[in-house]
Amino acid sequence: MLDIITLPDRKLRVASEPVERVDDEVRRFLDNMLETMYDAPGIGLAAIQVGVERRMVVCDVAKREDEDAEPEPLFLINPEVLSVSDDRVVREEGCLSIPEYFADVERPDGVRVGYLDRDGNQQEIEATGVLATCLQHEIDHLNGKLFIDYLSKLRRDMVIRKFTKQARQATSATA
Ligand code: GNR
Ligand code: NI
Repeated sequence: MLDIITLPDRKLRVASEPVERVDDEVRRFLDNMLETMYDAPGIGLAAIQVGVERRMVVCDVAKREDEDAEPEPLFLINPEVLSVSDDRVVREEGCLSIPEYFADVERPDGVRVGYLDRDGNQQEIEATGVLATCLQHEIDHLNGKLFIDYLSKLRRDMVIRKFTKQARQATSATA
């Protein structure tokens, strides 16, 4: 299992680099990301959340509603938003890197995303609903962007302050 980094870790603000070659090492890493995501549990995970500055994402929204549902993992390498729908929706979001904080975010309801699959083949997916939200949230991570960036500066600063304080207390407790 991989360690998930949390606010205020500066790495979460880094823009990730493209993956140059889809090889066994990449596939092994994607498998580890998926296990880490299921274990968390979460519906998506970007490589930067485990400290790796490469454009890779895993997600699976199938188990969100139904614990017993068959897993439907998606592996996306170098994903790019190709187009978004005009209609927008507000959905409550959370992030494994901002534990136990949730807020409403407005985004396009639908997206078309191009990416390389785990065999290195170019693919396209058209998504709506939770999957569309998840894909946009993950691609934001690859650009150093977090869902709290869509909130007012006041709320964003409150969240960052809370996590900065928590981290400081955790450090002083072990010192
Ligand atoms: O597990 C997650 N749930 C979630 C809920 C609403 C919108 C986005 C997400 S993604 C999140 C996991 C995560 O932090 N991925 O980066
Ligand atoms: Ni996240």
